[in-house]
Amino acid sequence: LNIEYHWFYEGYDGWWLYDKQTSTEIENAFQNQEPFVELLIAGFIYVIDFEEMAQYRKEVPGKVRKIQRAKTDPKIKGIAGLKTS
Ligand code: V3L
Repeated sequence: LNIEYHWFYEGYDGWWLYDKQTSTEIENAFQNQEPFVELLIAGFIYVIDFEEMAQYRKEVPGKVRKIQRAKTDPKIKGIAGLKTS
């Protein structure tokens, strides 16, 4: 049984879906039970922290966004900053 999971990061008053490639890399790291994964997102290195279930820029102390893994789409704002409605 192959259940596909989706990964989301927190926006203002809602959730954004990660882009497809980033989402795949996050899911692979999660399945491998890594505590976190570092990924290049929009030109910056982000830490995706599975213990805190949060993401944040590695080099610069900045916003900590909640992340979420779910089988079904919650109502999303869009994908990686591109609005879908
Ligand atoms: N994928 C794409 N862009 C991201 C991601 C990501 N995983 N994480 C941060 N950014 P920060 P509203 C978001 C962008 O966390 O109206 C949304 O995608 C982030 O974009 O301080 O508040 C929207 O494009 C922000 O522009 O490192 O819901 C935008 O915010 C920038 O990196 C507005 O969304 C700094 O985020």
